Amino acid sequence: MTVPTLITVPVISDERGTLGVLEGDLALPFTVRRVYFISEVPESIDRGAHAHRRLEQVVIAPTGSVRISLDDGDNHATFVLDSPSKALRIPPGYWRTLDDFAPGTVVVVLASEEYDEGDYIRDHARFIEWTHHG
Ligand code: T46
Repeated sequence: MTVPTLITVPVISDERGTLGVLEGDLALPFTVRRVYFISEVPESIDRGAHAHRRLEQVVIAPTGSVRISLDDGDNHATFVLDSPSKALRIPPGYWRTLDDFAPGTVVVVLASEEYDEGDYIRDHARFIEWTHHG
């Protein structure tokens, strides 16, 4: 079973700034079919609060900082993406919450599927039911 994993992203820094690279099967464990990004999140706002049935994602915050909490119905884990060198692989079946956004944070998400609202479980009670009975 795949579990959430922090991936170390090589970052090349020089006087011109930084350049991070996601490549290969570890950083990109699926064919990327969609990229979206989240920015300009106001202070004290949470995002997420849903799970995906099939979608797999790799999340990075190349600028700023965000906390991502993951729950599979039994186990809970929290990750802080606060560096371009950190990426988080989120397998299907995890309830996720994004909060504690630092001002100016940009979150970039690589996704295994095109957008499909039918893949979301946005009700937590339904999610718990799904984890036990599908
Ligand atoms: C996730 C977290 C990390 C689209 O039309 N296309 C898209 O590709 C996406 C991702 C969203 N949308 C629409 C659906 C909503 O009307 O954009 C609106 C905001 O989406 P949502 O409320 O789902 O945004 P977040 O930040 O709560 O969640 C997003 C992703 O939806 C989700 O898959 O894991 O970021």
